[in-house]
Amino acid sequence: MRRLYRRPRDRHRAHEDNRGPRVSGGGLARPEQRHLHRGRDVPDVRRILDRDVQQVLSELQLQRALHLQADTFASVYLQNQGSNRFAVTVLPNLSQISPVRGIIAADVDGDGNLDLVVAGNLYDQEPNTARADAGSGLWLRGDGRGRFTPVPVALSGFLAPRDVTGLALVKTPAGNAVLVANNGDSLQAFLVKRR
Ligand SMILES: [Ca+2]
Repeated sequence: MRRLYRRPRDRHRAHEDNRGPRVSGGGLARPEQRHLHRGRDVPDVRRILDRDVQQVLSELQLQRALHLQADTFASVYLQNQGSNRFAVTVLPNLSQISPVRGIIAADVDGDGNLDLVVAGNLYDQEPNTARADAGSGLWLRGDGRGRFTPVPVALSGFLAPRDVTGLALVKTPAGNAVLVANNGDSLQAFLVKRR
């Protein structure tokens, strides 16, 4: 589990991770260290290494801080089981190599089971953070029981390796088509053909 505390006005942040309630100053990316260094109450980032968040921020600061918490960064499939309960299934590893920024749930191959078409990258990062550009788009064939199997691009013909920001399924006179929105680049269109 990862947590982020932030005071938006002065960008004074502290992080925790699942190794315990320690400030991971030594492991923070440079922009995070810079933000900590600029904090009014933390003059030197080296002085907060291996300290608890509670030792870096006062109780009042923690109360006022924006507190974000994530249980997972994985892209997952949620199945509604009723009574406000959802089953969580992590999508295959090939779906995790880049942020999924567009997803289509449709029966692509006409076998009666819903499939997923996913794509996404993220080029706009902080200067010291490498861009996320490993995604090339993926068709995940569903088995109707909540499991999805990646289909290689050589078989699917779906290749969306740019700075993808969204997907849409549209009807055309020639059949359904997957549209791929690429940031700062041209639109891609893939006609869905059932064999
Ligand atoms: Ca299908």
